[in-house]
Amino acid sequence: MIKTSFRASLRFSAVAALAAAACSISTSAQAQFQERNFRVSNGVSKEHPMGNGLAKMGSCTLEKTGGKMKIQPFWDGALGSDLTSTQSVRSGSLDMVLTSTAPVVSIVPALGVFDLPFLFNTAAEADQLLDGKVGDWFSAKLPAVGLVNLAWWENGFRHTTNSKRAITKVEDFDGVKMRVMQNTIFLDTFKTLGSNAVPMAFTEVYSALETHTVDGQENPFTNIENMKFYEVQKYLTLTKHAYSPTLVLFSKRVWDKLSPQEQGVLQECAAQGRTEQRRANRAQEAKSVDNLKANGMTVNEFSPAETQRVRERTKVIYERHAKAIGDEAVTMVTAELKRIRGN
Ligand code: TK8
Repeated sequence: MIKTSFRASLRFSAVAALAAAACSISTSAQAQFQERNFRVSNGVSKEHPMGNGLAKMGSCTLEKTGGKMKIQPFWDGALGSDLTSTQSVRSGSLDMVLTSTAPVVSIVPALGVFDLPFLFNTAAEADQLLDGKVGDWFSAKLPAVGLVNLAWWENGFRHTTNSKRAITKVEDFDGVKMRVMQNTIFLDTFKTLGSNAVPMAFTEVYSALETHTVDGQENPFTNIENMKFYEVQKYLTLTKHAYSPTLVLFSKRVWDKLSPQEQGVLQECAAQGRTEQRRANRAQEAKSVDNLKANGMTVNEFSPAETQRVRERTKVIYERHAKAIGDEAVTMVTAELKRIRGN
């Protein structure tokens, strides 16, 4: 009996010692984390799937740091547009911004490759390219301009809306005043299609459409829905003319003050946020056409022959902008897409 109880007491004290050690490790591990509150700028509103991604990222950072690392989103461009927020992140006065790559092209020209018309055919190939060595190659260019890309999230495939007419053929673009994102590739693409392209920050688009300063714009379904563009746009044409990635940009000035453990938590939680944000974005997109029709939009898509005409018409964009983007970026992306497609 004594022997048994002695062994039992030995076992108990061993377990207690292990539990205490584990507890002290986790306490000391969490001791590596300081109280942090990272502010994030978004151009969309909190109901957008970007909100799902940031909620997941934030719950992850809280859990991994014992509640010390908080993510605080700001919505509707309250802290600035994609470009002005990105500049604030570069200066260190803002911690994070979720932005399309397009406005950042003026800072890192190679990102312009993602604005080339009809580059991606599917979200799956975009994920594979962006989450692999090619995506890493682009992210590696950002620290030099004061930015750290924590992960690639999804803006999505872009479609065209306007208030003048159903765009059923290339000629229907003629004379339509089209808001485009602020870079020369989108500007050139929509001019080449015949429209009167106007670069503009996303935060100004709704009022520009409402006042007919512009007739149309182009965006993924979730943005068209989230920003209620259907209130000021009658026609939606499923052009699927480009796929926009979203950068999760963190300030390098802030980043460099963090411990390796804190940096690791941000990267791990941005990756968890990516999975959730893409899932939510695609789930909403699946319902978008019905939702937009229910909200009064007239929806059409090009015939296969017309799609081919649009693709042919915009091929010249590749030749005109390859040099500004950089031959290495264009060659690498097109080669990787060939590999992914097995051709
Ligand atoms: C939101 C923008 C938006 C983009 C645009 O901040 O500007 O049209 O598609 O998603 O990044």
